Amino acid sequence: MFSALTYQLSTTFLEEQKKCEGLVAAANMSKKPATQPTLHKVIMVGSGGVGKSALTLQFMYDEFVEDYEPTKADSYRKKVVLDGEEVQIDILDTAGQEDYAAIRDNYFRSGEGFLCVFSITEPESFDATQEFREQILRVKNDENIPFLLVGNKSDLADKRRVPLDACRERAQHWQVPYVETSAKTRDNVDKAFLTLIRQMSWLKQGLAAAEEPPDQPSRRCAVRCCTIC
Ligand SMILES: Nc1nc2c(ncn2[C@@H]2O[C@H](COP(=O)(O)OP(=O)(O)O)[C@@H](O)[C@H]2O)c(=O)[nH]1
Ligand SMILES: [Mg+2]
Repeated sequence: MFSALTYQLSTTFLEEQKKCEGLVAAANMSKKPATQPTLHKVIMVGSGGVGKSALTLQFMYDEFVEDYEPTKADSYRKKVVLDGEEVQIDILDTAGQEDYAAIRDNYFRSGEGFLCVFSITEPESFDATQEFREQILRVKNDENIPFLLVGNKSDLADKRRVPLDACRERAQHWQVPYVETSAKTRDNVDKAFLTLIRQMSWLKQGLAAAEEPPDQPSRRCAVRCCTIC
């Protein structure tokens, strides 16, 4: 009788302990691991041939790929350290299907930040950035969406056909940073991606919208209105 009671008490205790352990395990599982880096989703947009893939591959793998011609959009993921914090960046390198409005809008909807690329050697590609910007704003319905205007192929300075002033003016008008890059020499490639990721990161932390003391230089403007050449 005594041992039966002891047995019953101890099994009840064990069951309760198991329940508690189960609850703790469930609570731990629902918690986001502290080490999970924030994910930022970047979309590469721009006319064909401006260097979207070359920039992406240079940023991802430190190499210049001369003839990369995917028939569909490709996505890449990389961890980077930004201002001392590890973040994850998801890059969608679009490749022409954007001509189909439904596909294009789906891509744009999934993006949190945009690298809008043209070639400084090709005025038509510069003109096209206007349309990309309009399409993105229409889909995202947010003027403050993280966005960078990128003039690529800066190594071809002798073939330049889009004046620097025009590029700066457009970026200023849009209130976005302007960056000149060369996917060939890697000039400013990291800077372009990191400037955009910084915008995205600050926006997510709510800093972009935060009130700033009037006598302090604006952090928001520092990431949104600069030219990097
Ligand atoms: N000189 C030079 N050529 C580039 C640069 N970026 C891309 N290209 C070349 O331009 C062509 C188109 O590049 P690609 O990345 O495929 O353009 P996408 O269609 O926008 O993805 C390729 O032949 C690349 O080698 C650059 O910064 N400088
Ligand atoms: Mg491409």
